[in-house]
Amino acid sequence: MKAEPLIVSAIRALGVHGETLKRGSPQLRDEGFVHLPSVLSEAHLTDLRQLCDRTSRSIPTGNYRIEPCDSERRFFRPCYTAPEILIHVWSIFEADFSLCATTVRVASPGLDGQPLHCDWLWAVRPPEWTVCNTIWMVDDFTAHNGATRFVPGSHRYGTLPSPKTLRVYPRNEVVVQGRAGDVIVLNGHTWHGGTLNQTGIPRRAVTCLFRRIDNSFPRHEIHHREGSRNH
Ligand SMILES: O=C(O)CCC(=O)C(=O)O
Repeated sequence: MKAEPLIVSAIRALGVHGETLKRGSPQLRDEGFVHLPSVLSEAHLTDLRQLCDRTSRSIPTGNYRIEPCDSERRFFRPCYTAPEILIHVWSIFEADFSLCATTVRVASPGLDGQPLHCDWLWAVRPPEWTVCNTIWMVDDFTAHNGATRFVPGSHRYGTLPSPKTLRVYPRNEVVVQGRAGDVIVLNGHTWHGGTLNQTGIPRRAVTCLFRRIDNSFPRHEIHHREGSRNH
């Protein structure tokens, strides 16, 4: 009999059983992202707000990676152990996966939008998905403060957005607005990017990136990819 993937045992240990484990999201499968409301508690939000403020005092713009050895990493725990999230991540990979990176991302007032990008260095052939990201709203995401945009279905294009798409706004792109405590789970191969923050107040978010672990990538490739996440 085939052994159960380790991650399935871990999700069961968090209290998820039976059919619930099989529950994915048709939107995540077809469009490459899904918005889940009210996943974080107020107490966790308070912790994450303080974390974002501490880190953005030293690194004022963009992404700040929290390394696994960093004591701040513990503030992400509710994000990467939420059964509801792990079920969605599982539904993308249907294989073992691990937490790959935790990041604070503050879109400071006036900070330019990100280019459309995927969260992996190269394009993959569907459905050989390699990464899944989760973007946690630490503040409300609005039409004006830098909410994230997505190109629905682009995870199936099998290509990366070209650098020429930096200032391109595809007609079908969707800007996801939501409330603090919500999360967006995305197939990491979906074209997406933070938008310009036109307000006078920082828009805070944290991300947890998961990676399928049955892909054999040389470590230096992974470091290279991680080093490039500074926009
Ligand atoms: O901050 C955002 O809205 C998006 C962040 C993002 O796309 C990323 O870090 O890859």
